[in-house]
Amino acid sequence: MEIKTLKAREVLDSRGNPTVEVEIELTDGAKARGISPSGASTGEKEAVELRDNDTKRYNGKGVETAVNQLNQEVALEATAVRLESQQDFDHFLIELDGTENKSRLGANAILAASIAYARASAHSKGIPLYRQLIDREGYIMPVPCMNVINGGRHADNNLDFQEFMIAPHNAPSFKESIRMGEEVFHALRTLLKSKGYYTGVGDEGGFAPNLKSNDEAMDVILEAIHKAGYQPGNDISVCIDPATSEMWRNGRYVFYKSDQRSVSSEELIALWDKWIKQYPIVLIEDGLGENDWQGWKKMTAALGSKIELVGDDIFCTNPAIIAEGIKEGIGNSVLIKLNQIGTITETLEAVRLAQEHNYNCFISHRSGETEDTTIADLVVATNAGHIKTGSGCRSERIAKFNQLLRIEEELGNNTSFAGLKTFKV
Ligand code: 2PG
Ligand code: MG
Repeated sequence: MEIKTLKAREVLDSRGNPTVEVEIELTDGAKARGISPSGASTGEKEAVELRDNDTKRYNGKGVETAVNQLNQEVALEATAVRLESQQDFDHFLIELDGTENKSRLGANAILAASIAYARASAHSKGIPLYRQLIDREGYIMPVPCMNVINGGRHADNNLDFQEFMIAPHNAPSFKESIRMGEEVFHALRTLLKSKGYYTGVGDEGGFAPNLKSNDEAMDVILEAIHKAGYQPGNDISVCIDPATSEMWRNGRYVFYKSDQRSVSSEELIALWDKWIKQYPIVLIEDGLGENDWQGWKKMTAALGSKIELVGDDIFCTNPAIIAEGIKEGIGNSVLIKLNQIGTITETLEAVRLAQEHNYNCFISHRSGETEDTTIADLVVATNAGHIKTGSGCRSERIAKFNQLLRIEEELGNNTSFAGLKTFKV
């Protein structure tokens, strides 16, 4: 379907920073929008987010350059080109950009356009977005991995590790699973308050208390699971993203927000091994940093048969890097973030590559999000079985859960809930 108009504008993300929105109208009148998210703990090899760097506006974070290029050059070319599919449109954008890392037009500009086109195409055909992305029999509803305690770059507290998530897997449906998660989230607030801790939330909607240690975050989560009437491990397990690339200094990992001590890769692997024995952990994302491939190999050999080891910064949703990682035996799962690579087509390619090699895919939001719910449809389309899209509050996170509730209702008996078996345990 041909593009009739393409219009971009600068809108805001959940941190109050500018981001790119694109609206596309097809020649048959179908119309839709897409908005790009934005990360804080970004991988070095991510596609480039184009910012104005004009310190007179939004501390340099404006996206007017990206928006102007979309409204002029891209709109002009896009309405002139013949398009048969999403692949056609995405490859048109990639070629027009002409760089390795999408730095000329910006991955934030390209992704917003790619999403808008996917949504408009779905409208044009009168089908849901997940079916537009991948048309298959038998969609699986994901386990929501809810980030109930925030640390690292996502909160102004003393926790070195970025994300402590609960995975309510012992449920008959997504609807029941999200209820269990929310009940634990509320129990955790009461518990933190009773212990005299601050109950304000971080960027992803999880609590951001100043705890005595990273271990205490695990302990209060387990206590909250009990308090809500569930059994840790049986009903609800724990996933973590310590985002260790942020801790990396000269070949060692520094606990940069607490006591400043530093440890080697081997010592960090030993800590994870201890935690796996002590707590019901089913998944560790970025257990080591993006520049520590040797460490990752050791970690995979030591822990890869016990739990899911997800690569985020190390893979950057980039099919070429994922292929290299698979060859080298790095991890057993890939974090999937649309804006790390910049188009729907390349994201689906990354998923296909991972799944073909028996790697899991963990679909993810960014810490800077919006009302755009594309990842909810993406996790269903790919049957990836688990998603992280924040905690039990903040509308930019809840918007994805609400979309998943709608999708589950629409699929009715034609879907099943992923449950514990979705994890590499
Ligand atoms: C991560 C993400 C999302 P950010 O590290 O996995 O939770 O954070 O978007 O800041 O990179
Ligand atoms: Mg991560």
